[in-house]
Amino acid sequence: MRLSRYFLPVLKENPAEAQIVSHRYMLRAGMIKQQAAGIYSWLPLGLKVLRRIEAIVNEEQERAGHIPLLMPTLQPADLWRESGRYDDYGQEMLRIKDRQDREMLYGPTNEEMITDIFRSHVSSYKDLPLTLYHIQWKFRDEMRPRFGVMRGREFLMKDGYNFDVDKAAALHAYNRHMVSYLRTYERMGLTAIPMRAASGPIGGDNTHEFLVLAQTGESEVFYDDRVTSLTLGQREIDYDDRTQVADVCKEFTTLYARTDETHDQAVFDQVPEAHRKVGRGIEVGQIFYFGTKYSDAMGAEVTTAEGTKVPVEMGSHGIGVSRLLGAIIEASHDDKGIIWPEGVTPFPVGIVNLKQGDSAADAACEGLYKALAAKGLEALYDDRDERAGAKFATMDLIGLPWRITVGPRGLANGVVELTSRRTGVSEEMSPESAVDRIAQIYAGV
Ligand code: 5CA
Repeated sequence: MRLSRYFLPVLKENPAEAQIVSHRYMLRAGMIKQQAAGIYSWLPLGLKVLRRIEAIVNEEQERAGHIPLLMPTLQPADLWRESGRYDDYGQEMLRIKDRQDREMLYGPTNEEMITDIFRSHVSSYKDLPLTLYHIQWKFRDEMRPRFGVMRGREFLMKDGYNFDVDKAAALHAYNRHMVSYLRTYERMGLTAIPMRAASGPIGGDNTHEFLVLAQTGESEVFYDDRVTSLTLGQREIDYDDRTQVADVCKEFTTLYARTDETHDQAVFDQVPEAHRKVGRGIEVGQIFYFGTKYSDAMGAEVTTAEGTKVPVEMGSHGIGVSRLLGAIIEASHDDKGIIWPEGVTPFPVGIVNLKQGDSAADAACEGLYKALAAKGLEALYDDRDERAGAKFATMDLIGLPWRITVGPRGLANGVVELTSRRTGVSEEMSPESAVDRIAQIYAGV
């Protein structure tokens, strides 16, 4: 993408309404625009990151054997009357009437609808296990929408629902989600710690939240700091292997890590003092096992191998897709702007032409741009007629992890400069080497 033709409405001033750094940088970098409290347009740069996050979520869900579908944002109230949640949900639910006076709602979550789909089509244990998920906009009329996309009213969520014949199989689905979530967050450059949580309006007694540590997080967290060094890394996971998956969950949930809702000071006191930490965290996901809460209420039954009919065992599992942009920025920025991890960056690399109009510099930039494209890497080429300082400031603000700087002086010696946004370290090399290096970096992402 050539910056001269892109739509990147960067703000020079700090927007007064933004209280936390991620909100400030998302507005300044021209990623989002507020349309009403907690409701945003996604401008091109923001949309690119949102799509990258969705792609990672999809890949890891499909790797775990979960199947995508798409349910609507609007739902009939009657479904929610069946589960009893139409009245329970309270004012967070946006209720709407259509022209026929039928009661509808903008879905805050989809347990009822997915249970309805299941009961319409599945009746035998032979069709299980089954996990269906979608990535869809939700609406919750939050009392205090704030911090930009972090606590929105309209927000994008991945929500998945497992259907299993018995509790052991449903707990395996729970564990599978935990492991696939760990891998999802790691690919986004995040350390997200599973913490025992409270279930709220979703129900059930087995639930974990995933928290990214950040000063600006809304939850207070208590943890043994050795959890922060656990990583899944590149290990092979066989998602059908119940023991292997359960062992990974055990590894990640044995050390103390809880939110204020479930915190137990007496247990926490047993953590060695040097490792006992209290901090704040951003909740980027939550998984629930709730058994037959919805299937009982809505009559979703399956026939077992023995020929009896039982309500299907279920759980639901959510990732805050749009919230993740805020969480990633909170975890990865400096005073100049965002520092995108390679896994989610809107463009893998930026090209800065120090002297637009200089024929050698222009030709070298064009060459780099095309060579990168040939390797499947879309560069953001700053081809505007601007001062170098302004170009660097824009690149630093929008946070592309790598920058190639091209100027007549370097070109006279056959080199361009490759700079890491994270370390600030620059290296001179031939344009060909810069392309190879970028390709190598992204080959592993
Ligand atoms: N049905 C379950 C699991 S699918 C459910 O709704 N879970 S949830 O309420 O915990 O939401 C899942 C994730 O969505 C949360 O962990 C959080 O990351 C994100 N989320 C929840 N509310 C908001 C909000 N107002 N703004 C942005 N993200 C939100």
